[in-house]
Amino acid sequence: MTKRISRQFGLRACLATATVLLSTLLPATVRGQAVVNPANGHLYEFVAVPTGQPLLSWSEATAYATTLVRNGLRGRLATLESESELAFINANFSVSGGTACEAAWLGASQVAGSAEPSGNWRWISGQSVATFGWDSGEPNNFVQDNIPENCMVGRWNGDSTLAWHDMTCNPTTVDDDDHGACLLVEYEAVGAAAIPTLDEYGIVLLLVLMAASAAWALRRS
Ligand SMILES: [Ca+2]
Ligand SMILES: [Ca+2]
Repeated sequence: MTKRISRQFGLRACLATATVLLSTLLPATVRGQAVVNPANGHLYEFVAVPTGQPLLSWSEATAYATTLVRNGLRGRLATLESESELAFINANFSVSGGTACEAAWLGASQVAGSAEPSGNWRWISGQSVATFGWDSGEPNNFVQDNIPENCMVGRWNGDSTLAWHDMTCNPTTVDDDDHGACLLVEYEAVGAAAIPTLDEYGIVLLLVLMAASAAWALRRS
């Protein structure tokens, strides 16, 4: 009887540990409607951080996006590298169209030490950022408290047109643009040899813990 109680306690303790670890790996977010772009087969989706949750820095958003999988496609921060791709977003999403994201992280940043405000902006794909998508007056590297603007968000203008803005990479409070509270995720097919996502690492970790707990329980019986 003592061994059985011990075995059950061990299994429950391992499962509880795995659940806690998984919850720390995967931030709670609200996912919107995904729309496929027929030009490239990619899915696009706005993902929001719920009110009260810590904001995501650009680096955190970049890492988090790669943990997302939808319809078998792998996520990453969106890279709107052509005028037609930006036009697709504007034709299919708006602030009033089901997302609360007035501004969302995009997959571009400025290389540190570059000429301000427009020098050496790069998409996470490695491609240079062209000039067509910047909003009027942007990028402007609007420095407050000695903090430069070196990361890109897509910001809505009058609920109808999304344009690029340079913003601080580590927002600490939600401003009226929801800066740091949303990200635009782009999903695409990846090869079978792709690195597992954090979702998948979490599942593997859970399986390892369950196997370890079973082995431990068997040894105790
Ligand atoms: Ca800058
Ligand atoms: Ca700016």
